[in-house]
Amino acid sequence: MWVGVVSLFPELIRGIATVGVLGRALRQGGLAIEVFNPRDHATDRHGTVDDRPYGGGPGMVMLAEPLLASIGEAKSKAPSAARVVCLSPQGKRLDQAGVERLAGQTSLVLVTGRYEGIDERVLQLAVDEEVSIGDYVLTGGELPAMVLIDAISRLLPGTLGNSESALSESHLDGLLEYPHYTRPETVAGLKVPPVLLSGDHAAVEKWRRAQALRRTWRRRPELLARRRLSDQDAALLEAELEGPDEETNDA
Ligand code: 4GY
Repeated sequence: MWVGVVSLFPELIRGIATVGVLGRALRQGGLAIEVFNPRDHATDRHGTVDDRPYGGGPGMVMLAEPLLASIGEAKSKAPSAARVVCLSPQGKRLDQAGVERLAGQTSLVLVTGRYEGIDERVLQLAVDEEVSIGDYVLTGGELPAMVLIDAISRLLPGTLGNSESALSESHLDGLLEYPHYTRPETVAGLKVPPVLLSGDHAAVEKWRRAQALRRTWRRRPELLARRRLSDQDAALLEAELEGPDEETNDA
């Protein structure tokens, strides 16, 4: 997958991408990132990329023309027709289904803003969709762009090393993850749940499913409200909720 990122802070984009799964995806060639700086398309000798908002008010607005030129440059360098996505709190909220959909593109251009926002005509003329990573406001779109790239990178073929891991991960079937444990068996008096040491694979699977259902019900009930539980899951959850509360922070 090829990703062009339009950003006034190219070094911020490049800096994040060298470690972990994302770094491996970049080194192994499953993912390529190119950065395009609107400053390179400023039309005055000061390199101006922002101006005061029409109608007044605080802050500055990103000029349309340097952004449009940058998006055009990115699209022209993309190896295939690129979908153009702008990261902003005004977008549709990103979830794992949205990540999967965008991971299916071969070329993507991510437009990041700074200051108070982007001239609306850029969105009308050159952006296919707006995506938000959550209902809070950051100082720029660079971190959201990297969040999106990171989430996409672990779905790309051959990047996780263990592609099963990406597929079985929490949000794919819409439930939160079951709790994980590794050595030692006791940490500050807290023991690993005995079923995980039993060697009974079916019992382990059943326990993990029950834990995932319980956590989702307790922490994110709206995720369960959107789906129908199988009879088996409903029975597991009911039995789980009858039991004692965990002595942890999630009840
Ligand atoms: N939340 N999800 C987000 C954000 C910052 C002013 C436009 C978000 O995606 N982006 O908070 N972005 C703003 C800052 C220009 C982007």
